[in-house]
This record gives sequence, C-alpha cells and structure tokens, in this order.
Amino acid sequence: MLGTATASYQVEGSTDADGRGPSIWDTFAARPGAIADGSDGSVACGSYLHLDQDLALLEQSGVGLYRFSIAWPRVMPDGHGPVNSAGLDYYERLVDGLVQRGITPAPTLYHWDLPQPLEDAGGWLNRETALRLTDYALAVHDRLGDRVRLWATLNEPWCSAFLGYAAGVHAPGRREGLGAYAAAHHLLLGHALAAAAIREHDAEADVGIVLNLTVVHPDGPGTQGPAAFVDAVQNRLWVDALVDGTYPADLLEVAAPLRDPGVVHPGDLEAIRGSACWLGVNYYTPMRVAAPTQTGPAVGQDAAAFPGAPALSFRPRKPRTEMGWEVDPSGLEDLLAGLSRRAPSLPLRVTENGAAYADQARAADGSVDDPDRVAYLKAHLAAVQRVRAAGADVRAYIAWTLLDNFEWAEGYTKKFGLVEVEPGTLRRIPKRSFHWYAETARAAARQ
Ligand code: IFM
Repeated sequence: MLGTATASYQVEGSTDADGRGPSIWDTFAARPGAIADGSDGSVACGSYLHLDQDLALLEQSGVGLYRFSIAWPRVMPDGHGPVNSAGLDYYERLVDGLVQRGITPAPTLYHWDLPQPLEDAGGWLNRETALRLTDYALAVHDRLGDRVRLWATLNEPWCSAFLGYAAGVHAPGRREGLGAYAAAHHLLLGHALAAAAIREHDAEADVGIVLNLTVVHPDGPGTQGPAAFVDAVQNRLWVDALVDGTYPADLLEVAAPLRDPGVVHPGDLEAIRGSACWLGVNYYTPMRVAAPTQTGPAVGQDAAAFPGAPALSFRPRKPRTEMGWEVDPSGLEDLLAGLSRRAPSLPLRVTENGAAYADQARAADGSVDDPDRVAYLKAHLAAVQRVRAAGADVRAYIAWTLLDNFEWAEGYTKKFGLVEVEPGTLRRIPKRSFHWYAETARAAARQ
C-alpha cells in the first residue's frame, strides 16, 4: 500500500478559524530568530480552505492511503474541557472525501501542535498532559471512529521531547537538559493511555505510534560509546519501552528522570508495553557519530538533542539532501530488518520517507522536474521491497510529503513536496515526482 502524508500545522493555515486555539508552534514561530525565514503556519498551504483541491490531488496521486494529522487546538482549544465541534468538521469532510475516493484515512492524533494552555501548565514535562491526550483522542474517535480504523497516536515523540525540551530548536523552545527525559516518558505514557482508551471503545481500532528511528554508526576511533548513547536516545528508549516495558540500562545510568518514581509511576511501563498494535517508522538518513566538532550539526542532528551524551558530533557522508542529511537507502533496509527481528509480531509501516531538494526551475510547459527526489524515493522503495521479500511485515510505504509546506524551524526554505505550492496564490503544481509516484502507486495497487 503506497501513501502520502502531511501534518496539520505544516499545511492547514487558518490558525484562527472556527474556534481554533493557539498552539505551541504559533507561539514559538513568533519568537524572533526561531524560524529560518521568519515565517509561521498561519497560511501554510491553505489546506483548511482548499480541501477540495487537496482531495482532487490525492485522487490523481493514485495513493491507497493518506496520512494526515489532527490539530488538537482545533478540537479542544484549551487542551481540555469542551469539544469544539466546528474544529472537527474539517476532518470529517476530509475523512469522508478520502473514503469516497477509496483512500484509507490514517490520522495521527498529535503531530507537535500542542494547545498553548497545556504548555503554560508545564507541557510534556507535566504528567497531566499525558492524561489530557486521552480526552482529546476520545473526542476525535467519537466523531470519526466509525470511518477510521488505522490510527497513530504520536508522531516522532523524540522530536517533541528532545528538539522541544532539550535542544530548544522546536516548540516550545525549552532547554531543560536531562529534564527532557521526563517529557519522553510522559509522551510514551500519553500514547499508551490514549491507545488503550480508543481500543476500549472500539475493538476494531488499529492503533499504533510513529517513531523516527534510524541506524547509528560509530565513525572513527573512540566513537563506539557515543554512538551507543545516541542509539539509546533515538531508538532503544522508545522501542524497548513499547516492546519490553523497560528503559535501556545504559540510558538509565544517565537519564535520572527515567529512574525517578515521581516521574515513572508504578504500572506506567506495564501500560506502555504492548500498547502499539503497529509501528510507524519515519526514516530519512542514517546517523554517523564522530568525535566532537568535526563538522557542524546537520538539521536535527544536534548533540544538545541527546542530553547527557558524551561529547560527540555528527558526520553525514555524501550525497546529502538540502537538509544536510545523508542519503542511504540501505539504512532503511537495515532498520526495518532489525525491527522485524526485534519484534517479529509487530507490523511495520514506513510512515514517512522523502527528501528536500532545491526547487528545480519550472519548464516552459509549467512542469517541475525533480529527478533527485524521484531517485531518492525509488531507491528507498526498492529497499522496502527487498526487506519485504526477505520476510519483514512492512505493510505500507508513505512518502513525505504531498505538498511543499512549513518545514518547522526551516520555515518554507526546505521543500519535500511531490507538489509545489506557489507562494501567494497557493496554486498546486505537481512535480515530476508526483507523476512518477502516481504510476508507481497504481502499479502497486494492481499487484
Ligand atoms: O516535516 C517533517 C515532519 O513533520 C516530521 N518528520 C520529518 C519531516 C521532515 O523534516
């Protein structure tokens, strides 16, 4: 099953419409210097206003599945309390439009746009936020649960915890050092409680979580230990908790909040163990851990995002995308093969994979040629096919992303889309990668 994905704050715009409350990304983007081009998501791709255009594009794209996220501040503007029914209407129209076109809706409940009032009460450092996620999840399920089967609770909780509360380069832009491990635990707990609550109401619901996992390589003498630490924070913290109900022993030595009974209450890890019916894997690049200061950080590969780590730096090899991320499809193959050995009965979906490349000039006929993106997607899709042929249970491949959109701290400067969105007019211009992906998706559906 091939699909494509977006996320609410990155595409919707209309951040004041129909009773939506403020989110941490509205607040963070307003902070001078936080976003590379000084932009925000208030207009984005205008998907909130142009739903019909997006649905038409999705139909044209041939995909069998569309992964989108729901904005918590539209549904519960205060983060808790009364449901804003008008905020759910958009998602209901989206889901109905997908179902009518034979496209499976795959919503993610939380893709980083936390209601600001919850952040004001401590955000993910506060255990209460995990409990509020369940109320919100049930409100969404109540409206859409008769048409949606495949759910993801969180997108990339590593980013929420460590880019948001350690490196401070994502909302809410806090630098809490080791404190960020409490955020990581509360995110996992929130996922587990929300997933259990949905399942209690709906035995058919297939509820998973989406992680940004990768392969981590030591690069040079003395980097074995730092690489193992990076692997613990990026991968094992999440996978061990979800599969075994434990946190990695080597991480526990450093990450004090994870061994603090005031943070990790009795029963929490038991609730987290087995709480995902499927695992979403977002993969873009491998990580090569080098000695300190050999290179500046590539985006998202900042030592500050690994609190308590020994001194280290990252050294991505070439070729690289516009994000500075090394291109290595074999990393995806190794990652999926490793996960499938680690948890053989846990179905996997590649929930994001894609590449930012500089815009290619528009041809005379108005088309956009993006051969690098086609090559990237083709090579990674081939890696998925190899690992499936070897027996891994990988059920979907979802390209990131349908539209050029608000790329978080990078603003609109980095373009991952299969479709260009013309600034100002918001006109959608499918790139060559869109047409290639459509053919590929249709061929996959025929098999
Ligand atoms: O744009 C993001 C997305 O929101 C989460 N995963 C990584 C993508 C590219 O950085």
